[in-house]
Amino acid sequence: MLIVFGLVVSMFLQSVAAQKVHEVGDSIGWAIPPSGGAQAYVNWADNNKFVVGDILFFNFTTNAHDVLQVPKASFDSCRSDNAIGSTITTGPANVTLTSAGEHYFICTLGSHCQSGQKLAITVSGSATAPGASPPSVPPPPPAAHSPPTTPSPTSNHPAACPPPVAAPSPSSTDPTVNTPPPPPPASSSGAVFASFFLSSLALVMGLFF
Ligand SMILES: *[C@@H]1O[C@H](CO)[C@@H](O)[C@H](O)[C@H]1NC(C)=O
Ligand SMILES: *[C@@H]1O[C@H](CO)[C@@H](O)[C@H](O)[C@H]1NC(C)=O
Ligand SMILES: [Cu+2]
Repeated sequence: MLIVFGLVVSMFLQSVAAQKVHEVGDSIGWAIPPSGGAQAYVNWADNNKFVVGDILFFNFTTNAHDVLQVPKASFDSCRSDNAIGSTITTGPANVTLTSAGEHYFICTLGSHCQSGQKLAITVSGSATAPGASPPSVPPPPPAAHSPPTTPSPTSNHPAACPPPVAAPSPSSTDPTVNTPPPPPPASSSGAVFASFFLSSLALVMGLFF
């Protein structure tokens, strides 16, 4: 139970920490591709997987380039019509991907866009979105601490029954020394300590009575 809970928590933390920063163009940065034209950013986008919450890192020098998100028609024609948001003129710049779907970015300076400084990406909604294949989580192996199918001999045998694991003292079956209720499942080591403590207590009590 505790192990399953820990797995769920760690998976949740991993999914939160999965926000990825994509350095646009890798070594090219955000510039006119030295070769290949727009294909350079097509290739780069193909090699990346974008999820809502990820960040695009546009590495460019202020005044050398800029970033503007536009709809597809404007992207295709390298125009700023119907821009989404305002032009990012200060570089480098981070753009957080806040929605799923197609996203188009161009540089508005000179003829940079016509020369290939344009980026189209597809952002998927989340790791569980259709089409996205989340990493398969194998079922956890049988845990060593999983509760046994048979009742634990130290926790819930009737008081009339002598403890199967006999304490050294023969008088430990004194009826006033009842088997304590199972300790709260704080941790397995705590449980072990508690049962050790309680059986020691039973032994001491048995010596006195
Ligand atoms: C940004 O680009 C410059 C110039 O190409 C480069 O020196 C620098 O390392 C890049 N920064 C990052 C964070 O990649
Ligand atoms: C962009 O994000 C990265 C990673 O979060 C960070 O290291 C960098 O400083 C940010 N740069 C800018 C210009 O915000
Ligand atoms: Cu430019």
